[in-house]
Amino acid sequence: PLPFESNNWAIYFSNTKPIQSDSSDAFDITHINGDLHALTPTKNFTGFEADASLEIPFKGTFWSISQTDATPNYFIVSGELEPEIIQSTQEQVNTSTEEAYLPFVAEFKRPEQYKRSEQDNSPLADAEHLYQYYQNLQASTAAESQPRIIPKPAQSNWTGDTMSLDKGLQLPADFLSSALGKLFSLESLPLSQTGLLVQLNQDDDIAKQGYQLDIGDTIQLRYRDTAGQFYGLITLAGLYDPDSNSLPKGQIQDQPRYDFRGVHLDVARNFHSKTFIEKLLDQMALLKLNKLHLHLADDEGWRLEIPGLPELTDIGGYRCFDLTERRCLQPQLGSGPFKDTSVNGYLSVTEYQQLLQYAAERHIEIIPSLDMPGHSRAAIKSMEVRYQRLMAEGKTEQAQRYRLVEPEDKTVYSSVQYYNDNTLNPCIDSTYRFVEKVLSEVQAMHQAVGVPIQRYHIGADETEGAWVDSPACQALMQQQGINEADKLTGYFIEKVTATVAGMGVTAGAWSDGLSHVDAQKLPEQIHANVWGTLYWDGAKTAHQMANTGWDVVLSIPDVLYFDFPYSAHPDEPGYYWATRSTDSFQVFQFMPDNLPVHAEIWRDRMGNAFRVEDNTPLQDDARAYGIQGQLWSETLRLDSQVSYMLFPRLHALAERAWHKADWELAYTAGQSYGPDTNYFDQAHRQQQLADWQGFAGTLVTGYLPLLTQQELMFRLPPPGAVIEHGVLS
Ligand code: NAG
Repeated sequence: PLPFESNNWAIYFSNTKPIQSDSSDAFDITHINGDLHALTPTKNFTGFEADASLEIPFKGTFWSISQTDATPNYFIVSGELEPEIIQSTQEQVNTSTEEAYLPFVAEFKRPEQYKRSEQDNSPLADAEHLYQYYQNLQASTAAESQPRIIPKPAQSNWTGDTMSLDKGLQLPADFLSSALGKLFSLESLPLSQTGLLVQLNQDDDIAKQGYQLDIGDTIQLRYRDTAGQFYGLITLAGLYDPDSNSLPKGQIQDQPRYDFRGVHLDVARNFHSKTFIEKLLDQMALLKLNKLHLHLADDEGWRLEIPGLPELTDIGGYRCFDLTERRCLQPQLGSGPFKDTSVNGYLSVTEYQQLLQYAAERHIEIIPSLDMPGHSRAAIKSMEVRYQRLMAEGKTEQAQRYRLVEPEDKTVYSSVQYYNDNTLNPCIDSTYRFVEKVLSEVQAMHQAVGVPIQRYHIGADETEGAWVDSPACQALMQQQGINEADKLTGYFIEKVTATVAGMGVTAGAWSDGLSHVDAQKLPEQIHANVWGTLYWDGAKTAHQMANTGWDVVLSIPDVLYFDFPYSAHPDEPGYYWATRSTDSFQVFQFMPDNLPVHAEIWRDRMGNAFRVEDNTPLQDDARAYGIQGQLWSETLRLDSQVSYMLFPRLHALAERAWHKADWELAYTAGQSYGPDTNYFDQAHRQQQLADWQGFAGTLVTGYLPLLTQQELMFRLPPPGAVIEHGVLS
């Protein structure tokens, strides 16, 4: 029993948005850092009876309308006693798909919380609609008469006949025995020397990553490079029907729409297991997605072992109740007081290298990212523990070497996630020594297993407010003629991208950071993740950066952030700062080549109309280089929750990243643009809906079972269910 009669206790809890005031003079609520708060009794607290309950209403800024806002693992700490968890919101997503369905058939109980304001028109996906939708989809799968895979090939012609594989098939053995071969049940194919040989022919006339597949009396696969051969075999496996042991006869000519077809996974906020990442890589491969942007460090965690700097992972890989942060980082994001939970952890060098190889075998490039100079709290705190240790050992010089704190910097700021100590100082040498040390270790890890690092993402987002009162920065600004502290982000980017380029590696960064730089001062090749919203400056920034000659990867949050809810139902998990909902249909109907143009009107799901910022026309030879789906993990503690958020939106992403649909060509610039806007004439709208039906049917019959096979959670019923504009999504 805890001594509630004493005033010597506190309840710690996470709340995404800071709490402004509470209504009781018996308690104080203090913001500690980030989302961590403490509720403590004041001298007016006189105790309460055993089993009594007490309500303490408090006011926050905003965001209090969905289950995600009720962060779990409130815990109480009292005197010398071990912390104890006193409240834990039930995790919404369980590990079996059956159970995952349950929250959505449960009665919709909280209509009063659903609308954010009187004007909020977000469509409601209630249980009945979801259920109906699933039933309809299953019934409509017969509608697709042509063989179909995801993503849809550029061109295909089917004869209508099938080829029986009674005599077996000879496929390259390594493909058959791979995890992918097993996923497609190919290992059940009778393999014999007499089986039909898949004839593999290299051909320089085929496009990069492309292939041509002829299935007739023989099977011929022509390709230019090994990626093309791999994708051709994936297609063949996707067409194989194990029930009839046959393949459809026909010809496919295929090549990707974008070179860069990416997924961003944040394992920094909440750690996610290597096993999960491997399953994700399998699914990416079969969807022909080829880049994994792995977000390995942020304020709440450092997830990659760096030889020589053990504190980064010994301290920075864990959150637990230690407000001094000498043993671990403090609790955040509802991680509770204990070290031993799945949100904690990191990848050892060996595990990371195994992932690199696993990805390379599937023609996937891993793009490591250790976000800097903002979002760097885990690094700063871990390296401070190291500093203290070395100082105590009398090793002053070594202690200073990689120290990330300038003690004289008295700047008071609050980052977007409410930290006041999370930004590397771009004006001290030890910052760059640290960056170079980390980068050289990462490069060495890649080299040691023969998977050279090609791209490195420096982060560079969200740095506002820091350095204003840093003496080192004041001196540097004077020396460099920099007039505002914010522009130091540009200075940091220039220096670090030069280091990255010097290693023979392409540097990537988020677009808000890149907007602080003078392009002339950067290496020629820059990879820019554009994350402005479509209704504000996303399209404009994408065009400007593409015109600069950079590799623009569209990471538009209102369509491509998969940490947002599928629908605006309060039981749906996820953040919603850029949109209340993004369902799979919205991703499917995204037209990355047709971003809104000058003065176009964007309509959001709340019925609001925005005039999109004046756009810059794209120069003739400029275009987006790729698209990427983002999964940030602040709200996603379990692997199963991440999986639920990714699938099946990832299938829709793959469809648009690989295949440009005919109906996209019918879009006329200047019309209203938005998540549910009808951009076309009726004929093209019908064409789009038919395409969607075919896609959705293929998803249900061909692709969701592969997720089940790998015990990967997905959203059921798929994909979303909004009965609006005559379309279910
Ligand atoms: C943005 C942050 C990111 C965060 C995400 C959540 C970027 C580039 N930056 O504020 O750290 O996790 O939103 O949706 O997205």
